[in-house]
Amino acid sequence: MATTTTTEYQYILTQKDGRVGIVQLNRPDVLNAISPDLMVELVDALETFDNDDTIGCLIVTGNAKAFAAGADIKRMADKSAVDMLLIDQLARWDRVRKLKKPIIAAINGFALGGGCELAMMCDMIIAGEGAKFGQPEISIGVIPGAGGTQRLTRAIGKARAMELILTGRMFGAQEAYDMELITKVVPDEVVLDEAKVLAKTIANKPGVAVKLAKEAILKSFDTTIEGGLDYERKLFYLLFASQDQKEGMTAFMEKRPAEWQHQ
Ligand code: DAK
Repeated sequence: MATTTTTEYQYILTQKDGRVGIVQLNRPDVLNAISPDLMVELVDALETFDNDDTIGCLIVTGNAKAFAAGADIKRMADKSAVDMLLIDQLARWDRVRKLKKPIIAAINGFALGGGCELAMMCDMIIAGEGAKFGQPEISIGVIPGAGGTQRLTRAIGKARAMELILTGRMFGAQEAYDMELITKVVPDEVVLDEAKVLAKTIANKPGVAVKLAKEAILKSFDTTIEGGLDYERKLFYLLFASQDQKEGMTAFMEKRPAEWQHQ
């Protein structure tokens, strides 16, 4: 299917490739440092794809040198605590978490601070061999502020998260993979292609089931096993109200490929 590119934003580029929506951070001069303006555009683009029935999976990516080297330090340096509180960037970052369709982070180069946190807010991470992750905030006098202490710890455990966050040490893609932080390590030059293959596979599965599977998996992070199992069962039953459940099971019995309506 055709690839279409739009250029309505200043700090990001967006593209549709079949049923995949791609957002590329685009402030190359500052290693894609995430300014508030960039974040406004990023959230707007992701929500637009999330609400677009022709899209089934999202990708967030950067360029060869950086996914994102963190929040824009130059825009934060002179702020007071009250400024930070009133700007309330967290509310905007939180909207990424609320997206219903799966998001893949496709990472080359630096994914530091807020860049690493943005990647961890995504549902899957594909990284090139040369990618560099880290939470270096400690070295500029702060701590992670967009979920790093929580998501990194849940992903890799307390002892390793402590070491990484308290030292600010950068770590490579293979180490990230070995610690189960990321989905896959691939050669640098095929990162986006690999992310697209994965995204297209997911985007061509029945869309309602994909959304509910994502919702159920994320629920496991903030519930008991009992509560999570109950939640999962209700979503499972709910899927019997979807056209795609009828089609999927009928197609299986008729030994033919299913034709998904994503409804
Ligand atoms: N902010 C602003 N500019 C940045 C930047 C950043 N995070 N990272 C790099 N740049 C700029 C550099 O200043 C430089 O600009 P010019 O000097 O040319 O004008 C340009 O990008 C190229 O960078 P370098 O010359 O430094 O390039 P190198 O290859 O030598 O070094 C580096 C690459 C990634 C090791 C280095 O640039 C670096 O250490 N960057 C800073 C990494 C960092 O500390 N990141 C964490 C920032 S704090 C929150 C949401 C988010 C956050 C917090 C709260 N809420 C919603 C509450 C997140 C906070 C952070 O991310």
